[in-house]
Amino acid sequence: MNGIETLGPGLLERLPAAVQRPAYDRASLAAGMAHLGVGAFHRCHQAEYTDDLLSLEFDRWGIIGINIRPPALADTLGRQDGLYTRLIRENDHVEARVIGSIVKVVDSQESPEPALTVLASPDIELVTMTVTEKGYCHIPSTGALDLGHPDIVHDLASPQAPRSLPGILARALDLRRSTHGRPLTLLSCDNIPTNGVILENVVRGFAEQRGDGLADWIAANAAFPSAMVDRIAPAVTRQDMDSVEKRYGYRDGAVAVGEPFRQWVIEKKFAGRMPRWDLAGVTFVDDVTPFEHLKMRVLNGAQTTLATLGVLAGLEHTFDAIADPLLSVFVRRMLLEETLPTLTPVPGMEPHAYLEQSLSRLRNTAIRHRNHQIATDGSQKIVQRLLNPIRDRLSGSASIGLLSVPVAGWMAYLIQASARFGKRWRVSDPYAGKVAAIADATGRDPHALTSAILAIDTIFDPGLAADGTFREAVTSALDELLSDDPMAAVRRSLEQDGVARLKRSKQSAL
Ligand code: CS2
Repeated sequence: MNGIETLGPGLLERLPAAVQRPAYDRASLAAGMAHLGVGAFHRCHQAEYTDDLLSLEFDRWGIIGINIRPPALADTLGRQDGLYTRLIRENDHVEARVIGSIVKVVDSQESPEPALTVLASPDIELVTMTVTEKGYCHIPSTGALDLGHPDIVHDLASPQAPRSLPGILARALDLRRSTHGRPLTLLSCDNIPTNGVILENVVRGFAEQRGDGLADWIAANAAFPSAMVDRIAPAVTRQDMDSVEKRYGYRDGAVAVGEPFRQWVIEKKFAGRMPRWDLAGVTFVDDVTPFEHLKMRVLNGAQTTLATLGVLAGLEHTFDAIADPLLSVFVRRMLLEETLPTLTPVPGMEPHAYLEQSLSRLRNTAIRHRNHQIATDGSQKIVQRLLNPIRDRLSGSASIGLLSVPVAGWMAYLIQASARFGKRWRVSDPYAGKVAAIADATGRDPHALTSAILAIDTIFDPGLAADGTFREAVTSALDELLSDDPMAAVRRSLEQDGVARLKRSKQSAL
């Protein structure tokens, strides 16, 4: 030991002046909500909003943080009594604050019991979650519960020992029904479209399979609002933790790093009391859909595009990809010309300004978001980020030449991780095995590759997969992305699209 103290309640009064601390009496904070999936995003977003709220209006809204998947929380946050340093970084600027809203952490990776005890408690009125897109066990193209998912098959056979999110939530609701009967709001904070609807689909869908009246009880006693969440908060690195020690003189094993921008829009649909997060800048609305489309198609669409094309171009982070002159022109034109026209008006937000703001957020060099991190689980992301806007464009016979390139980018990213293509990098995606098997069987023929991948109907709905314009655009982009000059696909799509626009403007001038 080098005598450096670890963050904990005893250090709160002695923090350096540059580090903000909770402005409320943390010792008297009671838990009223639980959160599943205590990762970097939760610590930078919901826990910070809650910390803001508690300093404005103190109420029993402490958070119990639960992980049902690795990493374990006990040795980091647990050891620090839930306290951690949240760093906001923008280029050379750093702002540090210790967040106090997480009052307890629970590890439930080995068995569901610790999680169920919290979730079934009458003191818990709200359960929020960030479990990543694939945690919902839904079919991306339809939003329905995937009854063939191995964890769902397991949980339906042993509903009292669940391991999936739908199985755990259904079991917790069942325990609530049979003990105190108090209602519960379940709030998804993941980037899946209509996340409240999907959460309700998978939880009620699971309960319906059991057929013992639980689904009806859930319909009457639980609410599943949708929400749009936003703050870029990449996986935390050892350097981030070391930087706290170096700058502020204490050790923190649970540091979280985010950008200055944050946003949270929540559908007004609750089963009981809700935290007054509106006091801390949250917007409660009747319909989240326009906000969600704007965020997922523009900000997340740009991230996925820069991530997959960035890896193919040999670039490491988002800020490296957007500093590339070709990718920077491409992503702006794709969003401006093809994505923005698919959006419905968003109250209080101007799409062009939002687009420029999003691109400037991605240029923040202090947010070291790795392209491989964003490309992870791409199969769960492309529907809402790329395929839905493509479908909207096609229904109006509008061009999709640019949006098709990152779709082919996702394919090329997985294809090149296959043995047949030399395992160029390691990938993590539930569909990686399937795409690798296709690549191994098909080889380099772009038509055969595209046809086989578009036939995966849990990602590509059959109507879209059959569309000739889409197939052609994806096939030619994929052909080039797999070549020695992958960026030829990007250059050509910009040129072709330019020619098409020129033709259209000449026609309209006649
Ligand atoms: C990212 C998101 O990893 C990813 O898929 O695109 O986590 C993104 O940073 C957040 O949605 C920003 O709010």
